[in-house]
Amino acid sequence: MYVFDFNSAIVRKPGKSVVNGLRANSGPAPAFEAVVAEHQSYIAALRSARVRVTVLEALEQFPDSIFVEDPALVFTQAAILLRPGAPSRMAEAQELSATLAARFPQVLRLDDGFADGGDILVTPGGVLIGLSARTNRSGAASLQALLKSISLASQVVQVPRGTLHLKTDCSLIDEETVLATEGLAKSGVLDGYRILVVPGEEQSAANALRVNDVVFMRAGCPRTLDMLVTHGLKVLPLSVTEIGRIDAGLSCMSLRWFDRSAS
Ligand code: CIR
Repeated sequence: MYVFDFNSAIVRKPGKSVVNGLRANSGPAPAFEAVVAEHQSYIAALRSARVRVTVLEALEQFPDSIFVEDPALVFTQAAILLRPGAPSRMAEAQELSATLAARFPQVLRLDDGFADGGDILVTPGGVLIGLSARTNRSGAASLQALLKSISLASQVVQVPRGTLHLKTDCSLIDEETVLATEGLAKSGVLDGYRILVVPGEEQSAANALRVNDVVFMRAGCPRTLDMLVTHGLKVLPLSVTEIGRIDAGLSCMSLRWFDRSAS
């Protein structure tokens, strides 16, 4: 069983308010219909990778709620409701509570500080928790205690300044290999892992997603595609141009886990 073996996922449809999602840049807002199209392709990709997908209804009052990865963390044995670091996203965790309670043997809650799921990289050797503008020391410490209670080791690392989340800059692509931006690779945070550095102008391809035997990666990044294929991976390029306008990528649109009770 690998940490990227999944048979279940939760996604949430984008609301029209997604065009007002948080973003650090001053570029154009995404177009709603185009976000919907990217989201539908993403769901189709999960299904084609043999994942059963629960699609939750849109929440107009939360523009970023399509990014279900941030308010929760899920494992086979438990789900953890987090405390997202952006004030406008804080209550998104509560909105997932009933859905998670119906699907997991236990649901734990972060009770201190802030932590976004985008800052959590699950690896075979343990869980990396990135400190960022969204995840602070008390949130990370509180999360470490919860992870320990479900027998998961963890380590706190620093996310490079100006990077939204740890996984903005990296993804686990096989048991010992991480795809990463040059900046994160040089920071030492990933020491001990084999690192494939994303070529120069394709830094946004670092947020990929391994699902079973396939790696979802950002379309339009031919050098990264070549590198992953040469590494022996099956790769599925997906368009994330529109959600990229609100600082999002491939990992953030789902919560993924292996449900032992699923047939
Ligand atoms: C935000 O700033 O919270 C959203 N606009 C983007 C969240 C992306 N989340 C992720 O990559 N895990």
